[in-house]
Amino acid sequence: MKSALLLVDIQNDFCPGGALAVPEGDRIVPVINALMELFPEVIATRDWHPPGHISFASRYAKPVMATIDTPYGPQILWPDHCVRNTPGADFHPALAAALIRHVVYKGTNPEIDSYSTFFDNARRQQTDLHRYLQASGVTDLCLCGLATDYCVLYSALDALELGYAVTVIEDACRGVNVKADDSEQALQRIVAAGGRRVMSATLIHQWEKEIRL
Ligand code: VGL
Ligand code: ZN
Repeated sequence: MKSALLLVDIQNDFCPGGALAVPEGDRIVPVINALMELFPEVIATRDWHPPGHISFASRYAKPVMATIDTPYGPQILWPDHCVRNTPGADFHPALAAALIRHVVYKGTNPEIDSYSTFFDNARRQQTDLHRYLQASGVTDLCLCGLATDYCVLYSALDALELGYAVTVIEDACRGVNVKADDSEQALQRIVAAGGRRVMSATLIHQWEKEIRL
């Protein structure tokens, strides 16, 4: 058994002041910095869109949060966010980024969005995450980051389907909550699919017990 901590999209545009700010998105950063030291492997994802991405409302005469039909199904339209090589796509400045061993880029295809950090929403292309985890011998994935109801949710569901043991660290995630209980629903879907939800204090407590043995 080997665990990895997966930091999902802890980028400026998903934090207060950013283009697609998740409420309290920045509050998870100190929690995550403390968690990173517990894991032998820390991987981070970055939403990394080209300008004019299919998910950007600015590409159409449509409001943000409207839905369009695409060949891969309905697509919610977002404000322009996480445009590759812009400050909005950088990690939050307080994140202990030096502890990250591998970075996965997603949403890079101009015509296909990608909530999961394993597969794009059309399930056509795979990132290098699964290969990297297999090569590193990782069997257990602990997820945290932004946003609970999109990238954390779909990454967790794909990880379960790929056979990983999945834990979501609740207080190290925040959601967009287009509907007020979307994040709670997301956590319940992850548990229904075989994942586990924990608080960071529980993980830290377990870790302390184990090194004392
Ligand atoms: C995300 C909406 C659009 C996320 C990314 O990281 O959860 N949400 N792009
Ligand atoms: Zn995006």
